[in-house]
Amino acid sequence: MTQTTMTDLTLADIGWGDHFSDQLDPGEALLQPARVTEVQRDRLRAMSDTGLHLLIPSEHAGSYAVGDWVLSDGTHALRRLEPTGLLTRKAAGHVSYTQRIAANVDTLGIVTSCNADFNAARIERYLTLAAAAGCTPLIILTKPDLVVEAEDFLRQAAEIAPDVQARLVNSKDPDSVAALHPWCGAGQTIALLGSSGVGKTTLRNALTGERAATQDIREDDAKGRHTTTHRSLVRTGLGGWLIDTPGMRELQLADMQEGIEEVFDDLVALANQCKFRNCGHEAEPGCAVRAAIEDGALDPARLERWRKLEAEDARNSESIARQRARNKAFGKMVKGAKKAKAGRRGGR
Ligand SMILES: Nc1nc2c(ncn2[C@@H]2O[C@H](COP(=O)(O)OP(=O)(O)O)[C@@H](O)[C@H]2O)c(=O)[nH]1
Ligand SMILES: [Mg+2]
Repeated sequence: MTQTTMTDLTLADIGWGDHFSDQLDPGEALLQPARVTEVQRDRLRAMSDTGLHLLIPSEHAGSYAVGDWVLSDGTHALRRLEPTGLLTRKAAGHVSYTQRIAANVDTLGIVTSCNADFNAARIERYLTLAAAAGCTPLIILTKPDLVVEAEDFLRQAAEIAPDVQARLVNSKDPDSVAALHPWCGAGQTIALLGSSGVGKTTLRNALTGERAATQDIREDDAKGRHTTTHRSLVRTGLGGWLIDTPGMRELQLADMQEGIEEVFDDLVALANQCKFRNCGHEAEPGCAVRAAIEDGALDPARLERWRKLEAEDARNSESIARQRARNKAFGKMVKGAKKAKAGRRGGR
């Protein structure tokens, strides 16, 4: 629709590749691929090799996420292409559907600060999200300058996820932020997720050279106020792309059974050694999980966190499945009613 600014970027610069061009039908050759930089209530902001666009979505705006590739006729987003690395969650509140957070994400930057915010359960939750999305997790430990033993947080991160890269980063110090450059280069997309006040926007500013509003934190409880109101896709100084998100108070998982198994593969391996296939790891004989706890090889708190996450995922997955079934039944009923009406009309 309104083309506001020209860019001198190619589609490849914006993240286009074979995964997307392979999805094009011959009839779509004249359509313009564009990448969504912001999802507004009834408009999409998008970027292409011809500039910035404001597009009318052809579906409900919630069907799109920042980072998605769409095909446009210049005015409408006609079709959304299947993404790679799609971050989702169960929508917040008493509703049962999956919400798209960000699409075509290569790296999920799990941002947590070296203070009261550091929380193993939260990190595991984000690791599950990354595993389910198929993107690479990266643990970013901010505010190392505010604690005495910052290295201790690196050790704690390694205990939770020995195979995941973790970095201590002072978001306010450009030299320190350079530790993130390997994930921010040309063609790469990194999304920053984490509680409000941990330093996501400060990192974004350091990596993009922008001056987006950050917030000052209340010293007493390490909790911040929300300053970033929209998820948006912005270009890093190294030619990559970064998605900043407002802190999410509620990140409920759904349909992430495989992601949970990947993050807790140590527990899955132990459970497979239990005598009983349906072992509850309570007091059953031959329980390998309990044995590992008794040996000191497994932290019982990790078992608890695994159980909680599994229960949450099962509960949410079930309520979403039930809602889908209800929607389908309702759709059938409407269709049937329309058909009956058409039949009556035809019979006159
Ligand atoms: N000392 C210190 N302060 C930081 C660091 N990162 C962020 N801050 C401060 O923490 C506050 C919240 O940062 P902000 O980027 O708005 O957090 P966001 O809510 O995650 O986007 C601001 O006052 C930042 O200046 C850091 O590594 N060290
Ligand atoms: Mg922010």
